[in-house]
Amino acid sequence: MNRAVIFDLDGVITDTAEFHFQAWLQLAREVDAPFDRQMNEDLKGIDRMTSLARILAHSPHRFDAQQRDGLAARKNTHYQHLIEGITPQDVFPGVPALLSTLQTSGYRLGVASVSKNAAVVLERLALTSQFDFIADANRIQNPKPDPEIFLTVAKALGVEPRHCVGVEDAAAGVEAIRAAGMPAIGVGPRSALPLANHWVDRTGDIRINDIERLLV
Ligand code: G16
Ligand code: MG
Repeated sequence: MNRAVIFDLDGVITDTAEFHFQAWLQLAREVDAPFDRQMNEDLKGIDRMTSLARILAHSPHRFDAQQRDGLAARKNTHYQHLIEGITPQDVFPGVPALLSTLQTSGYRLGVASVSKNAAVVLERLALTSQFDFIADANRIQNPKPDPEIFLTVAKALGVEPRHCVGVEDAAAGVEAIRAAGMPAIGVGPRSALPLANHWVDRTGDIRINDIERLLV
């Protein structure tokens, strides 16, 4: 049987979730909106324009559609500046070994990130060739928690959703995996990711046995 593991990128393969937070924090200050790590938890895995709308809801100022596009572009400039220095050393510990073990065991590997910067980040991490398919965020109509991105990757890999395991650090992402009919591994505390089927503190802690148990 064909089997696959589909990984989120930001916060699962590397710490770009922190860079998204730093970039949003900078933008929030520019629009006088309160913003902190707690509020950022609700933005993890959420696409750029939806994230912006949530931040602007707390700003005392009003912005029309054109100004919002400008603000989203500014956040992206802050983010792109932060990811400039990414190198293969920024891959989370244990992740390259996990990917190799899965490949050797016959798993197909995919990336399901809604980030339009995902391809650049994977290139800088020197991981592009490790994956059989990387979702193109520009072609996804419905952001997480909609299952579309995970279903698109499963289809491209030629693997039935029930034979795929999804790996996510965001509540919206775990919801998307489960809605796709796949078991989910949550990277983070059970309290933050209650819909996951298995939890690890770090992606590198995932063992192939955990994955096999989820697929029986
Ligand atoms: C990621 C991040 C989100 C970010 C989104 C869009 O999703 O978790 O915080 O807002 O991408 O990123 P960009 O502005 O680069 O297009 P994922 O799916 O990788 O967790
Ligand atoms: Mg993430």
